[in-house]
Amino acid sequence: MTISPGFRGRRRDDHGGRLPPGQHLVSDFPVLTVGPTPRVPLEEWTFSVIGAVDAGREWNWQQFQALPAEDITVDIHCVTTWSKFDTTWRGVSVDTLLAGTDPQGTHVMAECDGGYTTNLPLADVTGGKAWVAYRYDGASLAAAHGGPARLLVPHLYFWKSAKWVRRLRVMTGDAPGFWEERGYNMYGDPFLEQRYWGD
Ligand SMILES: Nc1nc2c(c(=O)[nH]1)N[C@H]1C(S)=C(S)[C@@H](COP(=O)(O)O)O[C@H]1N2
Ligand SMILES: [Mo]
Repeated sequence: MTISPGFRGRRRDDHGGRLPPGQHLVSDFPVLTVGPTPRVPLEEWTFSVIGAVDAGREWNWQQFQALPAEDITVDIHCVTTWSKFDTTWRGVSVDTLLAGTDPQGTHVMAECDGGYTTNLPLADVTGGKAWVAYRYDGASLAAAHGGPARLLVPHLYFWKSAKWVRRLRVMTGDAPGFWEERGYNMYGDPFLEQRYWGD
Protein backbone atom coordinates (compact mmCIF):
# COMPACT_ATOMS: atom_id res chain seq x y z
CA MET A 1 0.00 0.00 0.00
CA THR A 2 1.26 3.48 -0.83
CA ILE A 3 0.23 6.67 0.91
CA SER A 4 0.15 9.65 -1.41
CA PRO A 5 2.11 12.74 -0.34
CA GLY A 6 -1.14 14.72 -0.46
CA PHE A 7 -2.81 12.39 2.05
CA ARG A 8 0.21 12.43 4.34
CA GLY A 9 0.34 16.20 4.09
CA ARG A 10 -3.15 16.57 5.49
CA ARG A 11 -2.45 14.30 8.46
CA ARG A 12 -1.52 15.82 11.76
CA ASP A 13 1.58 14.40 13.39
CA ASP A 14 0.25 12.79 16.57
CA HIS A 15 3.72 11.63 17.62
CA GLY A 16 2.83 7.97 17.48
CA GLY A 17 -0.45 8.46 19.35
CA ARG A 18 1.20 10.42 22.11
CA LEU A 19 -0.31 13.83 21.23
CA PRO A 20 -4.08 13.94 21.94
CA PRO A 21 -6.43 15.13 19.17
CA GLY A 22 -6.67 18.89 18.72
CA GLN A 23 -3.46 19.55 20.68
CA HIS A 24 -0.15 21.11 19.61
CA LEU A 25 3.26 20.91 21.29
CA VAL A 26 4.88 23.82 23.10
CA SER A 27 8.42 24.10 24.42
CA ASP A 28 7.73 26.89 26.92
CA PHE A 29 5.52 26.45 30.00
CA PRO A 30 2.47 28.73 29.76
CA VAL A 31 0.89 30.04 32.98
CA LEU A 32 -2.90 29.78 33.18
CA THR A 33 -4.43 31.12 36.38
CA VAL A 34 -7.80 32.59 37.28
CA GLY A 35 -7.06 35.56 39.54
CA PRO A 36 -3.96 36.46 41.50
CA THR A 37 -1.24 34.03 42.56
CA PRO A 38 -1.77 33.18 46.24
CA ARG A 39 1.34 33.29 48.43
CA VAL A 40 1.21 31.42 51.72
CA PRO A 41 4.31 31.34 53.97
CA LEU A 42 5.63 27.78 54.32
CA GLU A 43 5.27 28.08 58.13
CA GLU A 44 1.52 28.43 57.61
CA TRP A 45 1.16 25.82 54.88
CA THR A 46 -0.59 22.54 55.64
CA PHE A 47 -1.97 19.77 53.48
CA SER A 48 -4.97 17.78 54.62
CA VAL A 49 -7.23 14.91 53.65
CA ILE A 50 -10.79 15.59 54.84
CA GLY A 51 -14.41 14.68 54.12
CA ALA A 52 -15.72 11.13 53.81
CA VAL A 53 -12.78 9.37 55.44
CA ASP A 54 -12.50 7.25 58.57
CA ALA A 55 -9.46 9.21 59.69
CA GLY A 56 -8.44 12.64 58.38
CA ARG A 57 -4.78 13.53 57.96
CA GLU A 58 -2.83 16.76 58.10
CA TRP A 59 0.83 17.55 57.49
CA ASN A 60 2.76 20.76 57.87
CA TRP A 61 5.42 21.62 55.28
CA GLN A 62 8.23 19.93 57.18
CA GLN A 63 6.20 16.75 57.70
CA PHE A 64 5.14 16.78 54.07
CA GLN A 65 8.76 16.98 52.91
CA ALA A 66 9.53 13.92 55.03
CA LEU A 67 6.94 11.78 53.21
CA PRO A 68 8.26 9.35 50.58
CA ALA A 69 8.49 11.25 47.29
CA GLU A 70 8.72 10.13 43.67
CA ASP A 71 10.35 11.55 40.55
CA ILE A 72 7.80 11.75 37.76
CA THR A 73 8.25 12.36 34.01
CA VAL A 74 4.95 12.93 32.21
CA ASP A 75 3.24 14.63 29.26
CA ILE A 76 0.71 17.35 30.15
CA HIS A 77 -2.25 18.58 28.10
CA CYS A 78 -4.11 21.87 28.60
CA VAL A 79 -7.67 22.24 27.34
CA THR A 80 -6.60 25.47 25.57
CA THR A 81 -4.77 23.04 23.15
CA TRP A 82 -1.15 23.16 24.29
CA SER A 83 0.65 20.00 25.30
CA LYS A 84 4.13 19.59 26.71
CA PHE A 85 6.06 16.31 26.63
CA ASP A 86 8.41 14.90 29.26
CA THR A 87 7.82 17.38 32.08
CA THR A 88 9.75 16.37 35.21
CA TRP A 89 8.40 16.69 38.75
CA ARG A 90 8.95 15.49 42.27
CA GLY A 91 6.04 14.89 44.58
CA VAL A 92 4.15 12.64 46.95
CA SER A 93 1.79 10.07 45.48
CA VAL A 94 -1.87 10.60 46.43
CA ASP A 95 -1.83 6.90 47.38
CA THR A 96 0.65 7.80 50.13
CA LEU A 97 -1.55 10.72 51.26
CA LEU A 98 -4.69 8.59 51.42
CA ALA A 99 -3.00 5.65 53.17
CA GLY A 100 -4.73 4.95 56.47
CA THR A 101 -7.59 7.41 55.86
CA ASP A 102 -9.95 4.70 54.56
CA PRO A 103 -11.85 6.86 52.03
CA GLN A 104 -15.60 6.14 52.05
CA GLY A 105 -16.44 8.04 48.87
CA THR A 106 -16.25 7.94 45.08
CA HIS A 107 -14.73 11.34 44.20
CA VAL A 108 -12.44 14.00 45.59
CA MET A 109 -12.54 17.77 45.43
CA ALA A 110 -9.12 19.38 45.27
CA GLU A 111 -9.32 22.65 47.24
CA CYS A 112 -6.75 25.40 46.85
CA ASP A 113 -5.54 28.66 48.29
CA GLY A 114 -7.41 31.36 46.39
CA GLY A 115 -10.59 29.28 46.24
CA TYR A 116 -10.01 27.25 43.05
CA THR A 117 -11.49 23.75 43.15
CA THR A 118 -11.64 20.79 40.78
CA ASN A 119 -13.36 17.40 41.06
CA LEU A 120 -11.87 14.00 40.24
CA PRO A 121 -12.96 10.39 40.62
CA LEU A 122 -11.13 8.71 43.50
CA ALA A 123 -10.02 6.05 40.98
CA ASP A 124 -8.19 8.74 38.98
CA VAL A 125 -6.09 9.98 41.87
CA THR A 126 -5.16 6.52 43.20
CA GLY A 127 -3.19 3.63 41.72
CA GLY A 128 -0.09 5.72 40.95
CA LYS A 129 -1.87 8.23 38.71
CA ALA A 130 -1.70 11.45 40.76
CA TRP A 131 0.75 13.33 42.97
CA VAL A 132 1.05 16.47 45.05
CA ALA A 133 4.16 17.89 43.40
CA TYR A 134 6.52 20.46 44.91
CA ARG A 135 9.47 20.39 42.51
CA TYR A 136 9.51 21.00 38.76
CA ASP A 137 12.47 20.63 36.40
CA GLY A 138 14.94 20.19 39.25
CA ALA A 139 13.91 23.24 41.29
CA SER A 140 11.27 24.26 43.83
CA LEU A 141 7.92 24.67 42.09
CA ALA A 142 7.51 28.34 41.10
CA ALA A 143 4.55 30.17 42.62
CA ALA A 144 3.07 30.89 39.18
CA HIS A 145 2.96 27.15 38.48
CA GLY A 146 1.33 26.31 41.81
CA GLY A 147 4.19 26.44 44.29
CA PRO A 148 4.71 25.52 46.99
CA ALA A 149 2.70 22.47 45.88
CA ARG A 150 0.15 21.48 43.25
CA LEU A 151 -1.83 18.47 42.25
CA LEU A 152 -0.43 16.63 39.21
CA VAL A 153 -2.91 14.41 37.35
CA PRO A 154 -1.29 14.14 33.93
CA HIS A 155 -3.75 11.71 32.32
CA LEU A 156 -6.53 14.34 32.52
CA TYR A 157 -6.59 17.88 31.08
CA PHE A 158 -4.33 20.14 33.10
CA TRP A 159 -7.14 22.16 34.72
CA LYS A 160 -7.53 19.09 36.97
CA SER A 161 -3.95 19.62 38.22
CA ALA A 162 -4.94 22.14 40.88
CA LYS A 163 -2.26 24.69 41.73
CA TRP A 164 -1.71 25.74 45.39
CA VAL A 165 -3.67 22.68 46.49
CA ARG A 166 -4.21 22.47 50.25
CA ARG A 167 -6.88 19.83 50.72
CA LEU A 168 -8.33 16.73 49.17
CA ARG A 169 -11.96 16.42 50.25
CA VAL A 170 -13.32 12.91 49.77
CA MET A 171 -16.95 13.06 48.57
CA THR A 172 -19.68 10.41 48.44
CA GLY A 173 -20.68 11.55 44.95
CA ASP A 174 -19.49 13.80 42.14
CA ALA A 175 -19.80 17.60 42.27
CA PRO A 176 -18.46 20.25 39.89
CA GLY A 177 -15.42 22.37 40.75
CA PHE A 178 -14.60 25.89 39.53
CA TRP A 179 -14.26 25.25 35.78
CA GLU A 180 -16.69 22.35 35.75
CA GLU A 181 -19.42 24.74 36.97
CA ARG A 182 -18.51 26.99 34.03
CA GLY A 183 -18.81 24.46 31.24
CA TYR A 184 -15.71 22.31 31.43
CA ASN A 185 -16.17 18.56 31.31
CA MET A 186 -16.72 16.72 34.61
CA TYR A 187 -13.99 14.18 33.68
CA GLY A 188 -11.63 15.69 31.08
CA ASP A 189 -9.90 12.86 29.19
CA PRO A 190 -7.63 14.57 26.59
CA PHE A 191 -7.52 11.51 24.33
CA LEU A 192 -11.34 11.52 24.14
CA GLU A 193 -11.35 15.34 23.75
CA GLN A 194 -13.64 15.74 26.76
CA ARG A 195 -13.19 19.50 26.87
CA TYR A 196 -16.66 20.85 27.65
CA TRP A 197 -20.14 19.75 28.77
CA GLY A 198 -21.51 17.18 26.33
CA ASP A 199 -18.11 16.19 24.84
N1 LIG B 1 -5.54 26.96 41.83
C1 LIG B 1 -5.57 26.94 40.49
N2 LIG B 1 -5.17 25.82 39.87
C2 LIG B 1 -5.20 25.76 38.52
C3 LIG B 1 -5.67 26.85 37.74
C4 LIG B 1 -6.08 28.01 38.43
O1 LIG B 1 -6.50 29.01 37.83
N3 LIG B 1 -6.01 28.02 39.81
N4 LIG B 1 -5.70 26.75 36.38
C5 LIG B 1 -5.77 25.38 35.82
C6 LIG B 1 -5.58 25.34 34.39
S1 LIG B 1 -6.89 25.75 33.40
C7 LIG B 1 -4.42 24.88 33.84
S2 LIG B 1 -4.24 24.65 32.17
C8 LIG B 1 -3.24 24.63 34.68
C9 LIG B 1 -2.13 25.54 34.25
O2 LIG B 1 -0.98 25.28 34.99
P1 LIG B 1 0.30 26.15 34.70
O3 LIG B 1 -0.08 27.60 34.93
O4 LIG B 1 1.35 25.65 35.63
O5 LIG B 1 0.63 25.89 33.25
O6 LIG B 1 -3.48 24.84 36.06
C10 LIG B 1 -4.74 24.48 36.50
N5 LIG B 1 -4.78 24.62 37.92
MO1 LIG C 1 -6.24 24.99 31.20
